Amino acid sequence: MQSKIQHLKSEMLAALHAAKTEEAIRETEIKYLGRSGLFNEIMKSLKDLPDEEKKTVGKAANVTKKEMEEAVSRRFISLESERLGQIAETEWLDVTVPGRKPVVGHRHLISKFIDDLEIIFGKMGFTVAEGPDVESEHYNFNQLNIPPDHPARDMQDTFWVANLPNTVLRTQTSPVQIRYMEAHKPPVRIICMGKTFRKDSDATHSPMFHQLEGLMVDEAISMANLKAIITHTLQQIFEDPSIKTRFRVSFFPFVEPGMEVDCTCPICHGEGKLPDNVPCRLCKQCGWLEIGGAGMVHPKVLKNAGYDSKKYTGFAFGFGLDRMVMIKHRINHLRLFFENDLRFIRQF
Ligand code: FA5
Repeated sequence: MQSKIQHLKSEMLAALHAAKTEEAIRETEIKYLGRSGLFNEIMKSLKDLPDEEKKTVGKAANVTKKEMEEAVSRRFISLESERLGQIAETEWLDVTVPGRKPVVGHRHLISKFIDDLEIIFGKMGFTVAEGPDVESEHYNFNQLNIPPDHPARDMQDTFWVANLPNTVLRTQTSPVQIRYMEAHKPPVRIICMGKTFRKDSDATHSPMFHQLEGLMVDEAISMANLKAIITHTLQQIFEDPSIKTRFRVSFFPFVEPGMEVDCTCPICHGEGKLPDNVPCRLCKQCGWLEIGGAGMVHPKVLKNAGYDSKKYTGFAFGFGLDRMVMIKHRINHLRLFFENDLRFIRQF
């Protein structure tokens, strides 16, 4: 009888050893130690033994049963530690390895310049207006006093949008003047900065470039206001209070009179040469740099936008934004802004 029990025990230990899952252990436990399990089967035949033997065999059987129960618990514990061991093996983490530094970018030079302009003009009471890059011929030309047959259209080599009639990629930020005036009553004091497009390409011209547009309309606005605002702005941009401006008569259909705006070269300060008679390359020795166009808003444009041109006057200007950044940071090719060469971008 006792040897039967011992045999059962070793059989169960082997089964436990082979059980690789919780369910398998549980099944083994039920098979051997369950109410109708093999152990109890044997115990049933205990009653047939003589009394003396019953006592000793029963005692020994109880001890063995306890051992078997303990073996089941131990197997559960060892299975759990096997599982944790596997996790530790596959999901280990070396907390001493030095971390990887995230690559942190920064705003592009042009975007930073746009932010700076917002601050400079904000201090003078100008707010920022916006308009679409894909613009109608109506706003880009017609309302700016450039009718379809006007030769001034040839001044700006235009991208027409193929599948949309009378639609262009805006050639200038000036259409924002009209859009803003149509939607707001005077006084007006706005700037608009954004992308503009022309079929142009060389070291200082690109098919996509940026312009800064300014518009101020109120009663009694004069050329004096235009000159003061533009001169102050250029001094702020180039961080040089000695910058002087020059206004040359020119033609833009949406202003009258119209002019080109130049400022003294921030490198040679208008001298055309550097100390020791070294010729200034930025301004090509002329001492002046062309910045953009300006003028007093044409009465027709005011009328087109629904303003009383007898009561209100104003000035407008449009500068090449990229060109100002080139001058400020001595950059010699416009394409560098758009090529995404990190060696260039990281310098600013
Ligand atoms: C105009 O676009 C006018 N709308 C400016 C204006 C506004 C005049 C309000 C009067 C009143 P213009 O075509 O000259 O003007 O362009 C203005 C500036 O944009 C130029 O001086 C130049 O700095 C810049 N620019 C023009 N074409 C390009 C180009 N392809 N690439 C880079 N910059 C350019």
